[in-house]
Amino acid sequence: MGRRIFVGDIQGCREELEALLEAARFDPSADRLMPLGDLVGRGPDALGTLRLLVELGAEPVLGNHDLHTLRAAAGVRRPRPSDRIDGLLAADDCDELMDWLKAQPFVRLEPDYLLVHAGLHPKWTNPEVRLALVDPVAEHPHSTFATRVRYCSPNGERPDGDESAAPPPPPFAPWYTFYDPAQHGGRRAVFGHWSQRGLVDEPQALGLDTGCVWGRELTAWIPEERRFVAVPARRAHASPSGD
Ligand SMILES: [Mn+2]
Repeated sequence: MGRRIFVGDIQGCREELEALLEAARFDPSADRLMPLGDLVGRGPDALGTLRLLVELGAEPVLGNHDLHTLRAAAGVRRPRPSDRIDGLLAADDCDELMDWLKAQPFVRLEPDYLLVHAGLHPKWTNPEVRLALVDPVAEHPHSTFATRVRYCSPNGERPDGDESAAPPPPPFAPWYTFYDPAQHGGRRAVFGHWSQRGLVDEPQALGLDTGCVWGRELTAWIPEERRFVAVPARRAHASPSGD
């Protein structure tokens, strides 16, 4: 029987992705590869990572670094050297890869899980519908929230300033403390984006960004087997930050 492989933030770490697929004994003819966004950005091989994900028929959600990459390719944002996407943007197949990336959603619904890169606004119902028509190349508050939130208030306000220095005081709390699966068809939320927090394994939510690009681990959850699979980073590919 086919399995789903939910994978945390890959960020251009193609070698670690290959090692993870090997460790999980991924079968592209039967299994589904479902990355939680930030497929590229800061890591060493953005181009090879995207080519591999297309080849394997991956079903990702979009992350903030993916949006930045699409905007850089469209010429509306300037890539930074730390993005490490110059090779991707210069590749012969860049347009094809960007068309594939642009077609990916912000939210995916499975019967039992809801996939989103960063998180959901506490007041959103049917987030997949709300975000379905949002253009990833243009700035939009809903896509910004879904790809960047860490802390928010019960009303969905985000704190000002740097959340990585110290947690913001109440009423702010990790967004998933306000997530109620009963409001979303009983689905458990799966997300990435929060490497500083690391693995989150709460009854209502699962966070899989374990900081591969920062030299920690690339982690997957296989719901059909109820197990995590993780591989160590080959090295620290970038210097620490909260992204
Ligand atoms: Mn992110």
